[in-house]
Amino acid sequence: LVVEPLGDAMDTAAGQHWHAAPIIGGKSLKGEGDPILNPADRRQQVGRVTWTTPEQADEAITMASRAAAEWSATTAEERATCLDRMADLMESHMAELMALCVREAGKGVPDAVAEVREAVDFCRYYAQRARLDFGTPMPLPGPTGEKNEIALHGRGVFVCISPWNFPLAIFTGQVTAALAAGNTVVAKPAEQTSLIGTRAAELLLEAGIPPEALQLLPGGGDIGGRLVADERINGVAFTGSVATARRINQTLSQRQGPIIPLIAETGGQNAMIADSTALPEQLVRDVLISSFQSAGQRCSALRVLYLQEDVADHVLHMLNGAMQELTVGDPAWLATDVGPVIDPEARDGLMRHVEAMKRSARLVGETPLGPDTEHGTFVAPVAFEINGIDDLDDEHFGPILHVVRYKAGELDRVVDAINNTRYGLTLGVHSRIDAVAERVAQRARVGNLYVNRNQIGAVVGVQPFGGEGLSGTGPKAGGPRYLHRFATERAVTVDTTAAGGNASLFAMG
Ligand code: UN1
Repeated sequence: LVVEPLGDAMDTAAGQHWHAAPIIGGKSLKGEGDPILNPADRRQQVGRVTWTTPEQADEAITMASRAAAEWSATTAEERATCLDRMADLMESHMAELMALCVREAGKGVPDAVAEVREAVDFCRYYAQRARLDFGTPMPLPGPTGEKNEIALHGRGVFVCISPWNFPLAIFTGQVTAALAAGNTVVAKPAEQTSLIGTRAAELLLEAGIPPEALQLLPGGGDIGGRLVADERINGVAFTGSVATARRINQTLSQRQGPIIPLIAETGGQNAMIADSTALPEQLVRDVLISSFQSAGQRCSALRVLYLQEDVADHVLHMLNGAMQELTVGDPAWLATDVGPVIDPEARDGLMRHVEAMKRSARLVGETPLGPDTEHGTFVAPVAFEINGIDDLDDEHFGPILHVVRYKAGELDRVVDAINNTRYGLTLGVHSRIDAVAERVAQRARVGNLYVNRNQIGAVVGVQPFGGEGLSGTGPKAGGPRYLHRFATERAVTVDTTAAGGNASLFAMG
């Protein structure tokens, strides 16, 4: 039985003629635009996109700078109310947003549900954090006759550059964090998912964000580079590749203007360590989810599985069997486990790695491609055995798993090898011995450690997400201190003796 649960939503949505375009001062600047293709079948057009011109990018920054003072003077409660309304709006547009995630980003149905939920959670969580931390200044102790307090304020204009792999959740997370902290925002969604970014921006405006406070600019690296180089911006939030984060850093360092923060969340070379006490059935299930869900296109995804050698053959045999059962195909079907990768460039890069691995490494298992995949950008899940994590040149952002055998007694060496990649995002441990997980937690330099479970799908407010080293700057998204990095702290000291002290002296006299 195959079910296309989004059939109606797809039809309705198609009738809406999705069109991504710059939104400047609340005005949508639609031109004829270019077609956007469905990654599962590139003969299908999902919508169109009108790209931002350099002049429009300048105009957007002008507008956001002019609005900065007024928006930062709003109360945290007013801003939080807009975020709560955005959460409600996304819930009431759930089917359309899911359809967009499936059609434009190639997300499977369960991933599309999770995507909208995560975006909703970001709004509600940051609304709550804004009320708690930005509502009233925090009083500080001081000598008698002096009043001291510290308060958080917006920095000005924030540029938010978001990725295609969480096109709604991370876009919404960055933008609402910046807005909640009192900044105006110029947002550039990934060019592959301009429709979703545009739809999210439209909903934010509908939720009550003033049109001057949020500018939406569909575009590529040229527009992103232009925004980051502009002297008038006061901060950058970026999620994407290490290479782009470095370029942004370089551009920021060359500006003559103020020194401003870069909040970067980048990639990972994420490992899992499974010792001989791991429960094989659970381990195999968690490896499948961590490596192949979302076609491996999560920065949290598992790339290198370290298996203790005495159980390796057994586990790999089971893993291969399970991989044969995965269904690769159209993500709109509920029966599909693995959808396409985002675009031909991504597929070609991954296939080059797969070909190189087939020449140099042992094949552990490969999922057969399903029928009707020839017109999409599909990569079949595949696993190879390699000698160590340092065999890999870089992060391969797709459904490719690498397996390494290790011997009992080598745990510290394994953790050191993982640390040596200088990435530090997620790490999984499967062991029934508490001391093993504790030892790894002590030694590993990672942002998110998962014990005896899969290592993806961090939940907002529950598993604050983000790494260290090459994986990003922190603070953790969906964590209690995320908004602080979007803000400045102002300490205010008032000498109360002149008025208060004198008055009381006179009263006594
Ligand atoms: C990313 O892939 O950019 O834990 C972030 C997860 C997600 C975050 C992934 N919540 O898989």
